[in-house]
Amino acid sequence: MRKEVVMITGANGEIGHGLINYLGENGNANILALDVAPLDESLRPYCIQSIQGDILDSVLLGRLVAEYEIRSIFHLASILSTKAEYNPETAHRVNVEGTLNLLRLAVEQAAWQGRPVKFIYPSSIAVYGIPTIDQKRKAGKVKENDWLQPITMYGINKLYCEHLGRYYTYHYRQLAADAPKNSVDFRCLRFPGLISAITIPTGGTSDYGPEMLHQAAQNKPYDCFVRQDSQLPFMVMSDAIKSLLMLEAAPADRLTQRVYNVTSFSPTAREIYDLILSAFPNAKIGFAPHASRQGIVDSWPGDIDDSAARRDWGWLPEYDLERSFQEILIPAVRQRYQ
Ligand code: AKB
Repeated sequence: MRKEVVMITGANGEIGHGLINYLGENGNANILALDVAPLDESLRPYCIQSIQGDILDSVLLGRLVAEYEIRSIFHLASILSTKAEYNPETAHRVNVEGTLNLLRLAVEQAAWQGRPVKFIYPSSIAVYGIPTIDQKRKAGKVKENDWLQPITMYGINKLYCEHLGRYYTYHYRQLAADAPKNSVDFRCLRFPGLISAITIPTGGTSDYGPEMLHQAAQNKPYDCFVRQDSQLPFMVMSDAIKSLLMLEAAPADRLTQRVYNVTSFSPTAREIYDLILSAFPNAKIGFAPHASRQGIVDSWPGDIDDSAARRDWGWLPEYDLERSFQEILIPAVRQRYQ
């Protein structure tokens, strides 16, 4: 008998930590964790198996298809926006070919099981590309189909993979006489910048928010790499996990689209700084904008419209800016670094 599992790729990353901790403490899912790095010891008790391996390794993926009954896939593995700019071709391989491998795995699993496999995919505000800062300021809350001209390899990869997900759901091998029907149930969230007190992000461009917080809590000096007036949407990790699980659980007939914006609050870098300074008055945070990273942040929307997610499957963030910092982030980083 093959074991029914929920597969999580990129399990050792930021979202992976949040998701596995949450499911481990609250759910009864059998988690199959996959990551190129060894899984953190603290997460292992929550997984029925953790595999150190690469999503580009098709032999490994083939073995998993044969060994497990995979009910849902949370495909979290990806190279983030800043890191991807240093090696765009590698990013393309991991972000696009890796996703294609997982979609293919989902098709094979669905054929075995005779039912669709849910494929939950975190995309990003990086899919947007607003040409000028004036247009960004005027754009307000950006909707899913607006400004889709990303300027980063990561954003391009995410946007293309959203299309791949739609293709595998509705049109996969559409001309073949034996074209599979209903095999992949692709559901995607476009995340804003995420902030966690438990993990520190690496390789992203929205990282200045969490980096200011973690450095201040350790009393280490930090130069924020964007201007004080830079604005991006953000969300605390617990709300990000909530949105992933809500979308996974949503009845299929409630979904009017495959890709949804989700967000919570939209502070400027200065507003994040002020909240951190009120908790850590001796923090040594300066502002030293890095021209290219600033350019990426300026191309991303200052806010996004998540009304479709609210309407279709009841999305509502639990934590606004004040509550996120006062109730979650500040107490947790205090405890972590004390
Ligand atoms: C990044 O900065 O690359 C990510 C994102 C906004 O998707 N955090």
